[in-house]
Amino acid sequence: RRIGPAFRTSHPLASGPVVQPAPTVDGFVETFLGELNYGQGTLLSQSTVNDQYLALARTVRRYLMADWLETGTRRRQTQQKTVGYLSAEYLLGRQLGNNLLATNLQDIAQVAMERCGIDIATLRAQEVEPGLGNGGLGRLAACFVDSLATMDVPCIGYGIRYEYGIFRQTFEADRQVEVPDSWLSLGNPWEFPHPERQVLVSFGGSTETTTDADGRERCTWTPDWQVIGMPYHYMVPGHRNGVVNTLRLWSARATQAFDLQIFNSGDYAQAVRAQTTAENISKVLYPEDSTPQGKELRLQQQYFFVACSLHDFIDNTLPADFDLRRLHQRIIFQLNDTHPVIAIPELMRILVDRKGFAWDEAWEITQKCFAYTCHTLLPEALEVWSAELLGRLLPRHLEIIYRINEEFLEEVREAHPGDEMLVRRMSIIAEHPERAVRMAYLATVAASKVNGVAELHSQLLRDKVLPDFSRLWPEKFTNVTNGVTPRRFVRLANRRLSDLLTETIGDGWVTDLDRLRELEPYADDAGFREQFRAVKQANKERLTTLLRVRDGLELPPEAMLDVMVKRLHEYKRQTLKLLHIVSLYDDVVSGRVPAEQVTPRTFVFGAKAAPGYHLAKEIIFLINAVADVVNADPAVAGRLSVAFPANYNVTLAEKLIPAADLSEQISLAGKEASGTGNMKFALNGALTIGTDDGANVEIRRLVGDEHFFLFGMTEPEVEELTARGYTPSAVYESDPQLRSTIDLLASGHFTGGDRQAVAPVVDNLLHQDSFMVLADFRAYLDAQARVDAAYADPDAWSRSAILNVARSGYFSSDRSMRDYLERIWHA
Ligand code: B1N
Repeated sequence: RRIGPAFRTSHPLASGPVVQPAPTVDGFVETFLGELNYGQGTLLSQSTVNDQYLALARTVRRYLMADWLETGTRRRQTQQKTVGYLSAEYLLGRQLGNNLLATNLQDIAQVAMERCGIDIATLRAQEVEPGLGNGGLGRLAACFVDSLATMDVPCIGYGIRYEYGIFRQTFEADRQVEVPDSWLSLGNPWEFPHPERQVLVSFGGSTETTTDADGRERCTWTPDWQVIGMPYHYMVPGHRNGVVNTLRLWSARATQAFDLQIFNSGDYAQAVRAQTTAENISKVLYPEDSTPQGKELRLQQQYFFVACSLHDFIDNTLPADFDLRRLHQRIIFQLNDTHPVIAIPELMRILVDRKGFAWDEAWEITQKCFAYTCHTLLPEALEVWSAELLGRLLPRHLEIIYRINEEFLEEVREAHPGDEMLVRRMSIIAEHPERAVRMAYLATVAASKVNGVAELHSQLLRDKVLPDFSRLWPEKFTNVTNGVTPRRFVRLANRRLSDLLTETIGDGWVTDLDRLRELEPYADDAGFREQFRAVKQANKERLTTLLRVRDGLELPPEAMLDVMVKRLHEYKRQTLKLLHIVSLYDDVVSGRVPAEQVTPRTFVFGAKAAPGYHLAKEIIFLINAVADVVNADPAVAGRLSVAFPANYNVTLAEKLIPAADLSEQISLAGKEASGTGNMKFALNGALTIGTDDGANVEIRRLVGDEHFFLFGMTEPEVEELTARGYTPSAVYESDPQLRSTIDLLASGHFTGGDRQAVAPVVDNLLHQDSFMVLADFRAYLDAQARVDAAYADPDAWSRSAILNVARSGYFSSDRSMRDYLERIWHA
């Protein structure tokens, strides 16, 4: 059967405009009922909530379609430079609300659903969020494509359509249990499969070099297996601007060859298993955030989506006669961390082996087509692939990498004759403990620009991670501080604040977040502060209701809401937060502090641990154990409560962040590349308690010292202490309050007397403490005391909170995109 495009015709109807449904309640109802009847094949009276949700989603889709097709046509015609964002993760969050917002159909849809006797909130709740990412890196990609569409910049987001996204977290006996995220099982109305754009991807086999008639070497790669990449397109609407860009996610399918094998093979079952191998490639998202394991399937995933994406752009998006020497005028591939870095040798392979370019010319083109973003400082997070594995899976790519490395090291030798130590340090190929490819080095050598994700991070990247490279090519290095989309994280998540902002300064802030500055004078307006507090209070009540229904949690709606939500990792120091809670509790139960003197606080945690990260899972257990005891103890009733709702995700973030008073950003200085949750909290009027790390540095500088609770060692102090030798047990011995806190934990008080159960975390703190929790404990408690004092003055607190909002416009991902455009993409 044929799968190519049917025809391109000059028939008069072929280029006619697409008819959009009327943007009225009547038009919406009619379209909705049509979708229910003809799309779902059901009657309103017979329909399930899922039928109704799908019909509603397809209705909204209809309103976007004309703009999507129009944007595509425009992009093909204007031949502008496109951003090809290559990312293994997109943590999109729910689509329905976002797309209703983008199309300005929120109110119409609500009334239309009421007319059909349907509560639209019930339908919204039906949507399973696409959790195709782990945390900040994947969410950043989603924010960036949102901003590019809003700014009408041509962008194709390329990624993987995992059949299972990030696992769903549940707790059993306080321990994390992972449940597969079968997000597609009830149907996905937001995607469009495009079998006519499918791509073949090869793996394995061997290479052969021959010399042709005019003396040129030619390499042929004879792979031994192939899979099909099937693209699914997602709409990425700009904010009310008629632009809809495309996110193209690849799904792996078995090739016809598998069918033939099945047909011809006596061993039918074996042949079908081979098909499973192919389809496994896009089966599941690796749930490790920051500490990837060097698994073969992960490398298959990386090459799979990158090969599909490059092929898609070069062979199916560019005009057939395009001169590839001008490739960089039409595309810049932005590498979201090292996960897509195998795209570099892939482009070289396409240009040299398939398109017949000479090596040097191909290298010149390739260097102009890539830019690399690094998202980490943790050495264990820098991806390294063993040469054995890479050569087995992608033999031609390994050869290409070797040649890139040889020529690069020649350049190093020329610049620094006789310095063989330097050559070994900078080599893309590591020799110990085994021969392996350093993907960050490959990216740095090939990319036109290398950027970190916050000022401090970019500085440390230059000085600590890639110092030799930044000396060789200082101009290659730059910074682009991360940002977040104000559409989802203010306008959609915090409708009450948004309405107040719009009433006060107009609605321009939604696409021009610097306008929030206009709010500054209102910080001194008592009436405005009152309204601002009412918004926060209403958001807290909404959250309280949600957590009651969702998690059976009973929380006092008046207490200070102190929130720490992010992946669970030692460097982020959830244990520091836990020690604070235990010390407050200890103060009261030991009688040192009367309960009435404790500021009422609700502590909220949200965190998933990578399933194989044992210590992280012990920390989750301990937080839950402490929560159980604290929440049940009448001694602190009405004063301290701890909530750890399971399965923190984008959907929950949208409810939690707008309700927060205090944002916990307490990583060890020099470890968190940027953080982006920190920005979302500030924009929603929470104050931050934080270390001098990642983007906290910039947040503090912008909002002002008086409106930020800074504590802890600085990065140079951390370095110094490491050099001196850090002994956590000595800190424990020297601070009576810390001793009492740890002793209470260690006693088994929170685990029904079981000291064994707390030992993994307690022993680690006392004898290892790689991230210096104990060293920063005192400073953290002092800062928390300053928080309590500040919170006691509601007017001063609201003033600070308002100034946080007013001065955080810089953290819009629209600004990040402008920086990328200016400093890196030149698009
Ligand atoms: O990327 C975010 C930053 O704001 C965070 O500080 C940073 O920790 C995060 C391997 C990662 N860095 N590295 C990852 C994710 C998945 C994976 O398999 C590494 N995530 C970050 C956005 O810049």
